[in-house]
Amino acid sequence: MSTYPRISAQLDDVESAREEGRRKMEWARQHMPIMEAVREDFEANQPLAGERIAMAMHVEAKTAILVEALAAGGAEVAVTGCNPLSTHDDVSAALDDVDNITSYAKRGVDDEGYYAAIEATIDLEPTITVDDGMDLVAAIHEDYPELIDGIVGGCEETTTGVHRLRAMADDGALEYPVFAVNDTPMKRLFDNVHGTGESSLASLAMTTNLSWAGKNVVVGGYGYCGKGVAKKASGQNANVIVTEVEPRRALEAHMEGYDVMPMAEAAEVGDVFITTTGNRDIIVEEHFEHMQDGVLLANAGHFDVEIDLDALDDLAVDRYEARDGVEAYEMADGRRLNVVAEGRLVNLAAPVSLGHPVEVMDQSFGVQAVAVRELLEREHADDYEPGVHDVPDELDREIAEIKLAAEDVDFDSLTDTQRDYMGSWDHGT
Ligand code: RBV
Repeated sequence: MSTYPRISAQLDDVESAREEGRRKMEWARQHMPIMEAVREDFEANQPLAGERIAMAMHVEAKTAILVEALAAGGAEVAVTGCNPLSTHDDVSAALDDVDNITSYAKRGVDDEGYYAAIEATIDLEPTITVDDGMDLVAAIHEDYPELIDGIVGGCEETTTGVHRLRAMADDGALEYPVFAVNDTPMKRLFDNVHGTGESSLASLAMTTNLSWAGKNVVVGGYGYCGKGVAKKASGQNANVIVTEVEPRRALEAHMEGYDVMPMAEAAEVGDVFITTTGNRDIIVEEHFEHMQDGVLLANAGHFDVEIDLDALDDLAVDRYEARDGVEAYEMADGRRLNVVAEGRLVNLAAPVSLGHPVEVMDQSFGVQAVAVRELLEREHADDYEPGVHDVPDELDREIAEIKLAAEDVDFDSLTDTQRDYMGSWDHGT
């Protein structure tokens, strides 16, 4: 049994923290029409009645709206962070004050505290897990396998988590079904592209007070996140350079008009580096050695392994905080390489960062909520074997339709003749 304290027991002035947290949540709520509709439906129909949900996500205002909706649907929820720097303590405190919700999330925890808080959520003996990065699934399988029989399933928010889950499933080690929420169109085409693009650039600009215009911005990886970062940086008048290992993505970036080159070449000309690969060791010693004085190094991938900070530390003769959220590493020849937000998710871990814009998280969390509901529709339960599952397309469409209605956007429907035509193979010329 964990004795890890909930956030309310960790803060000095809990009352004012809660008040500020509620204010942030109220602002988010006003811009989350999908979650509003989901919450109303959950409140009325109680689809999660009696369930226990453990969550590890970035605990800030938008996530709080998802947590509240799950509790409103009848579940008891225990939540913690999925990154040591992304929690907003005030929001965490406000959540912890809601009926049926316990929050253990605290900003700035060390490794030990981070995992202790995850264990504290597992103490709830969850029937459902909701992860961003798969740390909960991993902890349950490694340390609490006896709980697996009682778990209906899980949902995973991010690309890195889905990769880890697929690796686990390929090894035959994943013992309950998990929905790849990340892979839905309503998540990936908006959150990964626009969300990562906008929020990473906004956090970097706010943290450094520097301009994009005329800068050489090196984007590591041209997946959905890299595409968003490249597009938005280009829109801010930067010269975008893309590095890739996948030939078709490299070609796509080239045809989009970006410069494509190996990191070894990009290292010499880049002013700002933003990694988005989900892999490790994207920027390493041989690159640091050739960088210009004053470069900014930032990561927008889930884990802090894309920039090799140990190697950078070994090369440095001095190291100091250049600004809040910026650590300067000084090389023997006097060059200063500036690491933003400790190489952790820059859009969530920088001191001024707010995560993705509210509108895109409304979509992502709308899909999360209906995916949780789907896990519990008992008539479907047999369909979901242990392993990674796509979220059924009709659920994703449901979320898109709510959003379009909220935006007052009308769209066409297929006629019967068109449907028939699309379904046939014998209409030639
Ligand atoms: N993300 N969450 C936020 N709550 O502000 N911002 C981004 C927030 C999620 C996003 O969906 C992405 O897949 C994941 O964080 C990476 O950890």
